[in-house]
Amino acid sequence: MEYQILQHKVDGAVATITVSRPKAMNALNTRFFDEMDSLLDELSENEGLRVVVITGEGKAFAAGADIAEMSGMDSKQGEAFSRKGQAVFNKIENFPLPVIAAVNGYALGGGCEFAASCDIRIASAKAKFGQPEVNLGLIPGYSGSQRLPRLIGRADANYLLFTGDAIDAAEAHRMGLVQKVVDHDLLMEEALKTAKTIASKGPEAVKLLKKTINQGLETSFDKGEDLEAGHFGSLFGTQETTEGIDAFLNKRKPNW
Ligand code: DAK
Repeated sequence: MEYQILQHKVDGAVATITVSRPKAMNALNTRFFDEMDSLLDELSENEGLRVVVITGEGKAFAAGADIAEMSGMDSKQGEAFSRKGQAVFNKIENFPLPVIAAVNGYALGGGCEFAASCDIRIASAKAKFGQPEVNLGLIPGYSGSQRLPRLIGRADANYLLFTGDAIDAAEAHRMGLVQKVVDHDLLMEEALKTAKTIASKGPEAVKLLKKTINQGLETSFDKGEDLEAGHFGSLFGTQETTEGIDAFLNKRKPNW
């Protein structure tokens, strides 16, 4: 696919995707979702890749669903627009590798849902988060009413969803929505540092861990434990785990 909105580069084990529609505050339109869908498929075929970082160009990570595109929709089209976004953000959440959102600015509405679908959020001190759909007489359409309460707890999610207030990065950090806040100029450095840390770990273990966390959260604690034990056991005897344990016992770095 030819990409007009997404730019990406692969540097060793880390891919960086930049949403680049700054004149419209990176508002999420149908084209964005088609491109993201296709790019994720493309990146999933790159066997050398370990981590994906997503950021935005300009003042926004993404200022929400494209309000201009939504303006003429009827109920059926609205539902289809919502389903498309949900599917792509689910694809990010279930992408086989960890995905880090490097939130450079506004992450509002669909933009906040986009960041929430990533595994980790690192924010610029200039970032702002919010779910302002109610200001438009709407509710979130990309799983925000479902993912946000599961991610940060119902009370803080209710606050964001019902008030439509935008909060700064420090407050988002307090809520657990953001894992780290850094000076704006250091955002990509910090996100890439985190990506490289993850990339240096056992690659199959990291992939299996993401699957175990995600699948476990969808089931009961007991079933999640069964899942963990099965996945834990499946690593024994593999080349990677054998190498990791041998490296520890011989006081050397593992060569994955
Ligand atoms: N959509 C389309 N264009 C947008 C946009 C958006 N979400 N946000 C900004 N823009 C455009 C502006 O219209 C403006 O375009 P021009 O006038 O230059 O042509 C340009 O980006 C620059 O924006 P501003 O001039 O407003 O820039 P400021 O720095 O003054 O303000 C801002 C930045 C991010 C605070 C402000 O633009 C803003 O408040 N934007 C809207 C934020 C917002 O309300 N986001 C939530 C969108 S609703 C559903 C599916 C999805 C959803 C819900 C339901 N179903 C299908 C049921 C999700 C909904 C949302 O995400």
